[in-house]
This record gives sequence, structure tokens and C-alpha cells, in this order.
Amino acid sequence: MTQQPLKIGVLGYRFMGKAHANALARLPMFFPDAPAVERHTLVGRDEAALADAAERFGFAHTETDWAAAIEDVDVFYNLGPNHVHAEPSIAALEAGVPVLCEKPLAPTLEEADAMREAAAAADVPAGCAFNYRFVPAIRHARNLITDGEIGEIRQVRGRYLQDWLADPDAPWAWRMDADLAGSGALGDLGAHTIDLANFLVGDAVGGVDRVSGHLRTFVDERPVHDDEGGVEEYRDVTVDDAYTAQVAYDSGAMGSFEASRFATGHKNDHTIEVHGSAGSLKFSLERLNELEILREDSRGYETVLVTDESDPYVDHWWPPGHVLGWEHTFVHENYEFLSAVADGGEFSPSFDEAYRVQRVLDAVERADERGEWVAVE
Ligand code: SOE
Repeated sequence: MTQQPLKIGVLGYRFMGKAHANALARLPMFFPDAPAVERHTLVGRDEAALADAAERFGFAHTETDWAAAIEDVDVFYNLGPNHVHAEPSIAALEAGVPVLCEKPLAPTLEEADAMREAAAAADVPAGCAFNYRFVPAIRHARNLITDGEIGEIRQVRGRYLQDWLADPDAPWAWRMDADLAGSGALGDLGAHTIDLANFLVGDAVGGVDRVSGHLRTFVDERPVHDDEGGVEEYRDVTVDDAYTAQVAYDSGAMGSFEASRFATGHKNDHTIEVHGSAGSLKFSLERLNELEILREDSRGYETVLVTDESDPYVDHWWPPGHVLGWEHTFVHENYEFLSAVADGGEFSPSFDEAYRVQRVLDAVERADERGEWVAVE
């Protein structure tokens, strides 16, 4: 008997709604062993914008009440702003509906803890959409590290640089409000890098023992525009525009992380570099098909194009050298999550792993407030 398609409900229809809707649409063609899915219900508040998005993204139904949507679907994607992550995700899990929630898990450690507990009590997958774990070159890097190719891990260095707020007249948005977002560059961008470091070297370096932190807001109010494009008011920016942090791992390994929304000259420059006792690895999102590898006794980094059919996920797409893009990471992530739902398996990164990230975000903010190193609670 053919299995009924999984009915997917998605809360959020802007940037992340588009990225995940595109991923769902591409699964049947490129991942034919993925479970059949139906883009069933798209959830949002603005009915006109919602109807337009549902039409473009291929959703059969729309709903302005997320609780009603949860009753009608088999899987719930929470792609809303950070302050909307906890309540609907917990409600879905309590109803036995698997959840994929965008990062960071929540604005606060307390909400993230409640989400983690709801996931532990539910017997279904609960995942956090740290999509950069699903880049083939990152998977290849993790395999090299796991195989001991670069020896004992000593340092990891990550930075996520963007420039979209360098203009002081760039408009206010929810990402700039601490009550809605939790933090700024730290939680929006730093969460990715801290999770990626956990994914790459977490097994080798253990947990995070203590951190230092420095957060800065360069522009402390921004315009809110009216329908005619004029300035209706100015609203406070209550989150960081940039952060730096140092991390001391349990193993004695060192981490240094930073992110900025003011880094002119950088659009979406997420880089991570790992130094081991027998070599180093370096990855940059702006060159996401490449991995730079330095092996013991070599004089410099070798640039490897990670597009062979033997490389992670590549055999689903094109022949060697026909490079992938940012959106492919969402296809890989959706494939793994929906396969875990269909097979009753585990999905990583789980809410537990996302909570580990949230603990570091919280510690970095506390370290900044105190001006000293703090332990991760
Ligand atoms: C910020 O602009 C942002 O959209 C992040 O929220 C995403 O997680 C990142 O992948 C791209 O930049």
C-alpha cells in the first residue's frame, strides 16, 4: 500500500519560508528515496501576503491560526521570528507532531530549555535548522577530522561577516529587538558558527567550559518607514551589531568567534578554520564547494573542490565540478529531517544540540555584561 504523503505545515513565508519551500519542491526530483510530502498549510498573519506566498510556494491551504494548522498536519516547520519559536513548537510536540525549527532555538535560555524538555517528552524528531552542517565540504571536513587526518584538535576559529546594517538608515526590523530576537549578530550569526564548531570538533574537544564575550551596538536607533516610504518613527536597537568571543573547551582546545552586520566588504562570509596537531582545515561559505586542507609536512593549504560523486550528497545532483549553491543545504537538511520522521529515526541537530548552542550564547552575553570570563551554565 503506497504511503500517504506527509502533510507539511509551515509557519513563516518570507526568507526562510522560501528556502524551505524550495527545498521541499526539489526533493522528489533529486532525492527520490525521500518520503513523499505535501506542502499542505502555510501559516501567517497577513492574509493577502499569505495567499500570494501559498500560491507561489505551492501550498494547498493557508491558516492564520498556528494551533489550528498543527491539528491538520503531520509535520510542523517553525520558520517564524525567534520570539515565535517556543510556543508553537512546544504545542506541536505535545500533540506528537515532529518539528523543524529555525535557528537560534529561542531568544532566551529559558525558552530554549522548555523547548528541549518538550522534545525530550515527545517521541518524534525535533530539529533545529542549522543548515550549514549540510554543506558537502563541511561534511567532508568532519569526516577528515573524525578520521584523525589533522591530529589532535587545538584551535577552532569562526567568523560570520555581513554588511547589511552598515548603512545607519537601514530600516528597523525584529532582528534588532532584544525582546523579539534575543540577541543580534551573536544569536543570528554566531549561533551558526558555534554550532558548526560543535559539529566539526565537538566529539574531540568536549563541551565548552568557559567563555569571554564582547558585544557592541554601533547604531542604536533605526527608522521605521510608513507605506509611502517616509519615516514614521525611530525605534531603539537593543541588540548587538557585532560580537567577539573566546571559548575554552573541556579538552583544552581554544575557540575564537566573531560576527558582524557592519563588515563592509563581506556579504555572507561565514568561515571556519580548524588547527590540529597534524594539519588544518579552512572553509568559506562564499566558496562553499571548496575545502582548504593543509596536511602535515605540506607547505601550504591545498584547495579541494568537493564535488565528486563520492562526496556527501553530491551524487544526488550533477557531475563533478557542476557546483552547488546556498539553497542546496536546505534540500539536504529537509531530506535528512523528513527521512528521520518517516523512518522514526533521529535527526541532528536536535533541540538538545541547539540548546548546547543557546547555553554558549547566554554565557557570552553574561561575560560581556560582567566584563570577565564566565562558566557555561
Ligand atoms: C541573517 O541575515 C541571515 O538571514 C541569517 O538569519 C541566516 O541564518 C543566515 O543563513 C543568512 O543570514
